[in-house]
Amino acid sequence: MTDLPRLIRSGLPHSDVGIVHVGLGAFFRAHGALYVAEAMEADGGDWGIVGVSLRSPGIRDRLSPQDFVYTAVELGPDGKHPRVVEVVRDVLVAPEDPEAVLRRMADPGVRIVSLTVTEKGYCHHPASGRLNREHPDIRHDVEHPKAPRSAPGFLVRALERRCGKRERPFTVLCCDNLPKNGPLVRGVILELAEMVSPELADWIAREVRFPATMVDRIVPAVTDEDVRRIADLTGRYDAAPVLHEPFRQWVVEDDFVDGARPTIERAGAQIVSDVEPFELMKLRCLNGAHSALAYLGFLAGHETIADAVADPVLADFVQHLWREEVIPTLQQPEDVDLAAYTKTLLERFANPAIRHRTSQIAMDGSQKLPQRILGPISDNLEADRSIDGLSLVVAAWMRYVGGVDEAGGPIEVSDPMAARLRQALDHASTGPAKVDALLGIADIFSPKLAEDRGFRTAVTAAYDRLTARGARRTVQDFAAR
Ligand code: CS2
Repeated sequence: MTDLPRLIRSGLPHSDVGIVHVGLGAFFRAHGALYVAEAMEADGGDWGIVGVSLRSPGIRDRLSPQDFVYTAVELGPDGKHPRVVEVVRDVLVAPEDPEAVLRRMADPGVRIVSLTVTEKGYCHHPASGRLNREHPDIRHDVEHPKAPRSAPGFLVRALERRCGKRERPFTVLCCDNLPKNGPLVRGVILELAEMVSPELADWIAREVRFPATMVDRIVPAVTDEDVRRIADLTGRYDAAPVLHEPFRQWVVEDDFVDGARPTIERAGAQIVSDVEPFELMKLRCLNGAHSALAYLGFLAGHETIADAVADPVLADFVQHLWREEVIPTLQQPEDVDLAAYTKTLLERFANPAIRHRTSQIAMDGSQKLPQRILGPISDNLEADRSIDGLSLVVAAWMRYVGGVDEAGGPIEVSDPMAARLRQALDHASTGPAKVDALLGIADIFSPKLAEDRGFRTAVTAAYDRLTARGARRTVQDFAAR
């Protein structure tokens, strides 16, 4: 493989940067970056992207020798389709040089700072959406104006520089799977700015725009084996390729500072005035089902989502969830048929070429459960509808974070709240006590939900059944109720 030619760029300019993207992981490179690249192919414009890594230098080190060009490989039913993407101009590694990141964001040529830093990257309380002022990175960022660590810290300090120089601000474009992601990030940024300077907070509230977005494309993690296979496929060695399904969707609220944005609608993005119905549909139908299949599927011994939905017991269960407990909570977005939408989801999940691991989706459950599973539960309780299926998913998450699989082997629980979850569980000996202890974590479960008798009973009963019968048989029994 090493004697293969390495991927290099074809000589586009480096001087057309209009976007700084924080969190240049596989998802953005297989989604937003492609829309921007296609918009520039269609209409030109200065929208080259500088990526920022908030932690490790890994992606910079892999992309830099190939001049930030990479291969995106579509995994479709008719085979693999690679394409070369030339839209990233540089990658900055924040811990190595935070000043370089601030300088770049403060450059008036940058009109958009977009983010995919995952749910936990916003340093907020998942249950309320408010900034976690006690978060160690937030405390650090209030004290260190020149060397922030968190995404909100960089945004606030870069906006502070623009405000100080009386320049126009940039648009903050959140591309993470959070409910009302634009307003949520706006709230977090304003709270942090308020801690820094009330005048700055006023200016941000007045001048900065935070359009909400719904992003969708299934992008499994790339393994070393994938890298080898892609090199064989293309005849060129790429140290940082991405894999993705054929489907993609980007719904964006048309609310940018001075209207400045790439013409992503030319690449099929939907520019709308209200994203919320799309966002709720996607978070609850796709991501909710993903989490359900991740916890129940993992416990039932399925390695990937495709394996999980190939099991009729689990496939029937997610369809039941959608029909009875999720779709009734949604407002139908314009021109969308929700039953058809979920039918397509099942087909996307079943794509055997996508090896999307249940353990990958199971990560960070404390940050994902509120919008994916608990939101619909609260809505159903309010409207007197069933919550049994969704409560089983909550119980499966509880079993998963217990750290022991059904064969008695260890589960590696990756979650920013792992220590708190562990502590809660270690102090409880019986099943109901463990459920109680976890429901007591107010950062995940709002007090109103945690105190609901019907919810507590449903989760406790499901937890006991999972413990006694295992995940697969519990889901089977559920269908036979
Ligand atoms: C997944 C998402 O990892 C997860 O939690 O549910 O990454 C999902 O694949 C994307 O949101 C699809 O658009």
